[in-house]
Amino acid sequence: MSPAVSNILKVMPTTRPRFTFALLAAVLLATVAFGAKKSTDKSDKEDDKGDQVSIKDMKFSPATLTVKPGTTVTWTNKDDHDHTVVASDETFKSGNLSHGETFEHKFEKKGKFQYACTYHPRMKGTIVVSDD
Ligand SMILES: [Cu+2]
Repeated sequence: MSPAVSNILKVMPTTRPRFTFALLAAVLLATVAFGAKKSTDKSDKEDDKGDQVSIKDMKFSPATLTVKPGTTVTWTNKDDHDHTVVASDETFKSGNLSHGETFEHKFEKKGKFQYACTYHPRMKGTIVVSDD
């Protein structure tokens, strides 16, 4: 270590390195938080809400979900009632979903896929598979 640098270190009050460390830690945390936020904004496939449909209060939410081809959509029953997820053309069919259960379907082809709950025919949803 050069004499100039060790002189500076001697001159610095003892609390200084701790403060510097705290500041560095804060900057690092902010960077990590910002970085994480940015990556979720950019990611289409890993996004935790983009390909998710909640079933709650006798409704599919969102009722219409638009995804890109190749996306796996996950339905989660957050309701106290049992429900199903069944496509109008029966290309996908969940079977009974009780509270907390999930159903997944991968949408390869573009198009508009309507589905409903077999127990509650008024519960309807649509998955739009599109490149836009
Ligand atoms: Cu239902």
